[in-house]
Amino acid sequence: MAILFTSPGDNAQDWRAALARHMPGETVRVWPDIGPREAIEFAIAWQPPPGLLASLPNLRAILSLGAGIDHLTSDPQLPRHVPLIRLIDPSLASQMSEYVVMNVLRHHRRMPDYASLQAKGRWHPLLPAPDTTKRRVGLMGFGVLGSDAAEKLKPFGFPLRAWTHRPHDLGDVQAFHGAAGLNGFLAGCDILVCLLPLTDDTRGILDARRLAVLPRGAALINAARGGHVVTPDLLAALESGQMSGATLDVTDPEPLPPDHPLWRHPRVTITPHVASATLPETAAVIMAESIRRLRAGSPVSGQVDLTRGY
Ligand code: NDP
Ligand code: OXD
Repeated sequence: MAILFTSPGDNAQDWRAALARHMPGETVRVWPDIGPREAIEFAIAWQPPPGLLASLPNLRAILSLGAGIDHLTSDPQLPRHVPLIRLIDPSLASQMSEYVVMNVLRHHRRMPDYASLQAKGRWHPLLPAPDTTKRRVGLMGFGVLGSDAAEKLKPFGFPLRAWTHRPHDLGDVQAFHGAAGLNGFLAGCDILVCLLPLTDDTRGILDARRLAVLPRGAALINAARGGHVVTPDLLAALESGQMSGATLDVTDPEPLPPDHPLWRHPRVTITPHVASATLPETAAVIMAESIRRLRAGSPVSGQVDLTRGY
């Protein structure tokens, strides 16, 4: 039996070496050189070719190379009876929190405004001085990544709020949930951070109607998926002054075409889906443990509930 590795953007040799260190004795096949399809027992995958997973008759589980699984559920032929495990890796959470803290502080301290003042050679303090206790930060999605980011934002003193699917008691983070809680949540987000999974319920969630509920001049940090934001609506909100700025790690489509208006918008900062990247060395340890537990019939952390969509 063998483990299949398939990802268009990752270095297969690095992965092969990391998997060999943590799963010695396993046969690892790298797409497209997969050998006999009936020998594939587990698939470690990011954006696999559509139909590939369905063509593996003895597949016991699919392990996502990332925290998200939309790159797998977008395949209409995904074998939905096969357990799907998303990656829960402390390294993903700490990288994401660095990105969130860095960009929350950047918007809070008006760094995009100072960059444009610098470009004009203008020495001009923007007053009043920023006060974290008056800047409300909202986390849309408070799972593994959102909750870690909140812990790392707490020492700065921002009033924090979160929006989730189900009700939760979040202590000193003000909690909102479900469709009924969305507008109340958005109305108090001076800086909105999107860390939702992309599902049928969340696709296009940040549209003109929702952006209009934010306090005037709010900033958006989207590190989840480009499909959460309706881009023409975001551009209109930036033009009207409803939004003061946006930092986008993810776009729709990806890669963003060179002539796309987001690239050159003065109030938009783009990074190319790098907020948090899967590292072979940390992820291979977690995947080896998941495979060991799957073989033993033990529960595995990160098992996706496909009826819920995340
Ligand atoms: P989790 O599954 O741990 O958390 C998801 C959160 O979203 C939960 O709080 C959940 O609510 C909430 N949620 C889901 N659906 C809804 C809904 N319909 N309405 C309201 N809240 C909802 O995911 P992670 O934190 O691990 O990851 C989040 C996403 O971040 C990934 O799916 C991926 O898209 C993105 N990501 C981006 C990366 C990048 O580099 N840009 C890197 C890694 C991930 P509840 O708590 O009630 O279940
Ligand atoms: C992920 C990602 O889902 O990198 O892990 O986007």
